[in-house]
This record gives sequence, structure tokens and C-alpha cells, in this order.
Amino acid sequence: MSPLRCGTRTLDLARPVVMGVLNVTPDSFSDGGHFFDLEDAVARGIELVEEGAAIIDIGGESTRPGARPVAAEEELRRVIPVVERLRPVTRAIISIDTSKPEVIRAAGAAGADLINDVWALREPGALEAALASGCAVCLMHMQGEPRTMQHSPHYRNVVGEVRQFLAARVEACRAAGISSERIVLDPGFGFGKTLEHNLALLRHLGELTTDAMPVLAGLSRKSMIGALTGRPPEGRLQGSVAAALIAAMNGARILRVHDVAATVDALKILDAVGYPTPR
Ligand code: 8Y7
Repeated sequence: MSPLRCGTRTLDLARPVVMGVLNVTPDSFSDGGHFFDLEDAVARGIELVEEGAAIIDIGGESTRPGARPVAAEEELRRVIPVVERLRPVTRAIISIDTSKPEVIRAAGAAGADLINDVWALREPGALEAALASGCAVCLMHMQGEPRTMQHSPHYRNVVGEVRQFLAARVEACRAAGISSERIVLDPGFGFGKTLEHNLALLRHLGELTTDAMPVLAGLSRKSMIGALTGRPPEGRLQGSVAAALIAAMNGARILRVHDVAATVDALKILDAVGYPTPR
């Protein structure tokens, strides 16, 4: 697997790496808005890196099921100061979880390296903003929109349809001038998917890309882990680590998680044993 080009940096993906979640929303379910304060957010970002995260994913708009959109000004106010504060103090990849062209541009200017867009740059102007930022991009599949996506997800062939969607978004990126060495693909676990859809995607993760583009898997604390273990979000660490490890064994190169240290440990075991399917 070749490295990912992120702005002026490169991210080595010879081994799977961890992306730590840094929520800067007042309503984020896993942190209860605790890290919304700027100082707290910066401290938590540094902590994620100390725990072994290669990437910090800063999100100012909640995209959990049922969530409502946030105005661009509010999102900028939440995330840009965090980027500005973290940039000089870490060499980790700084990722911004956003869909808005204004936020993409401002984040790029503030030194972010990766745009993590659950809308896969479908917002008008987002492709152009991402290109201009020089950042890498994570293209995620979602059926529907966050407010209603879990009402009645439906597919004839979930793996095929997700793969087709991602291939089309890669084409849109390439046509806009974003090269494939800057692209990450993501099936979007939980984004318009039933438990069965999520499990099928996890089983067949290796089929999502025929090219050399890395796959990101975000399973941490999600409702599928809750459905399988019967636990609330704060009790889903073990299930989440297991799911991340399975994703890595099935070819994922970036694991988006809340519990960085535990996931990093699990990946060390996998690395020592070796990969059943070399890729
Ligand atoms: C994902 C994500 C979320 C994911 C990517 C949550 C922002 C919901 N999930 N981004 N974001 N992939 N790329 O439960 O699966 O963390 S938010």
C-alpha cells in the first residue's frame, strides 16, 4: 500500500493506523460535549496522539443518526481554532470532518491535511475546495441523509452498490483534479445501513477497492456494536476493538476510533502475527 499524500505530508500506510475522534460538538454522544471548550479540545487532541493516533479527526457537526445540520459560521467557530492550536504542536495528520466548502478552505489554510467528508464531496463547491486545499480526502458512502438515514435502509446488493458509489465519487475527484494518491475510501458503517448491511460490508471490506486506494473503517461505539453486545455507547470498547481488528484483517488501513490506546494495542498483536491476506 503506497503512502497517502496529505497536503505537504505523507502518511505511511504500510501498516494500519488509527484515526482518533475529536468531537467539538456540544451534543456528541460519546463525549457529551465535554471537549467543546477550546483548551479541553486541544488537550484531548494531544492526548490522542500520545495514545498512538496517526490522525486526529476534528468534527464540528454531528453526523450521528437524527442529527440536524449546523451553520457554516458555527462549524468554523468550533473547528478552526482547534486546528490552529494543534498544528504547531503535532506532526500527526490533522483531519477535518466536514462537508462544507467554506470549512474545507479554512481548514486547509489553517494547516489541516485531510478532509473527512461523510457526503463524499457532493456539496456544491466541495470538490473545488478540496482540490485547492491540497488535502487528502476521505470519500464515505451514505444512503440518504443523517436526519432520516436509519428509517429504512434498502439495497439489492449492499457491497456492490457501495463499491459503485465510491467508484463514481473517485471519478468525480479525478475529473476535478484530485489524484488517487490523495483518496481514501470508506463504506460508511451505520450511515443508512441495517446491522446485516454493516456486517456484509465488514465481511467484504477487501472488495471495496480494486485500486491502491486505502480503506477507512469507522465502527467505534456504533449502534451495530450495541446491537451485537447489548451495551450502551460507554460500554462498547471491547466490541469496538474487536470490530476494528476484523476490519484491519480484512484490509482496512485507517481505523477511526474513540479508544485509541486500546485499538493501537490490538493492532500490535495483529502486526506481530502477520496478515492472513497480504495486500
Ligand atoms: C464516520 C465518520 C462518523 C465513519 C468516516 C460516529 C464523521 C458517527 N462516522 N467519518 N464520521 N467514517 N470517514 O459514530 O464511519 O462516529 S460520525
